[in-house]
Amino acid sequence: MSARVLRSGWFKPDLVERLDRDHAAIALPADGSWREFAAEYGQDVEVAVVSGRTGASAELMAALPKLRAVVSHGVGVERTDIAYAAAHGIQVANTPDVLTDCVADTAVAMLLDVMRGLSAADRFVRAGHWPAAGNFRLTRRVSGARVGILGLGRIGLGIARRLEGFGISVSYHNRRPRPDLPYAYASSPLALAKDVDALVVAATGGTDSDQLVDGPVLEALGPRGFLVNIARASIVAEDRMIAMLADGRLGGAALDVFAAEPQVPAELVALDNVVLLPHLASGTQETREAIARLVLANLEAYLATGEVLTPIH
Ligand code: 8YV
Repeated sequence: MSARVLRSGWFKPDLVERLDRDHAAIALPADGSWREFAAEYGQDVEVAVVSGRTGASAELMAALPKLRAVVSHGVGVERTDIAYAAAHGIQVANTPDVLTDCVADTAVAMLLDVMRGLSAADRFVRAGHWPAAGNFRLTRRVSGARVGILGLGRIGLGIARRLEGFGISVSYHNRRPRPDLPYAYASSPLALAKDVDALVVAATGGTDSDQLVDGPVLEALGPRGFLVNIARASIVAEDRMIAMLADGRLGGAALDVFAAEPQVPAELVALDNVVLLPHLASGTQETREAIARLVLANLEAYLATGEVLTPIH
């Protein structure tokens, strides 16, 4: 069996079908037997289609001697060894733009939910507390609030634009200031957190952003502050955040990502001031179909021209 295309990780069944039917893709085993598999079947592989969760390690790329392109499903490529790929002339593509709207929509929904206590109020009604306990606790006003965005890339900007509609004053911290935009720039995550009611994490995952939201940043947000994370759990000091949410030093959090997902810490599940989502921000039919189309377009562009369509750099 000599294949040009390898797939690794979980994909929607119709994407798997297209990869296998149209491109005779071979599937890398998810267990330790992948090394023998790559040695036996991977010698002609030019393109690896990988899920963001699986990525392409340096060891995998080294095991595929003809590999020239990695096509990653989703935007996050922190599980792919970008430095190794660059050093070995391997192009890396992700799927930008097509998921921006749905992820930004979800971030706004999470901000509204955690500040207004919507999921908690839903639990309150379902538990039958309303008649005995009376009105639900008072929550926090969203319109006119101050919101900081950590990471003003495509998704961060999509969130900022939406928040403008709420009369929210938006500030941000980004690796590079964006003087072309009307939002106030903060020189660090800490400076950003000091001046806002809520912090929305929209930065890229990976070593550069590891634990950017650390204890002091969470303390700056404080008992009346909220954290929303639609990016990667690695950007936030999760244990510290949980401890502070539990004893009220942090007001609330809405989280779509977790360090050990799909496992969610029991301490978080036990709290009422948190909104917990199963990494669903891009999970609409329309967006997942668009991601799959862009994965195929990248693969087919590489096979036809030797260049992927949406390289990461
Ligand atoms: C998806 C994501 O859950 O794009 C990303 O980096 O985390 C999400 O959009 C993921 O890509 C689905 O495989």
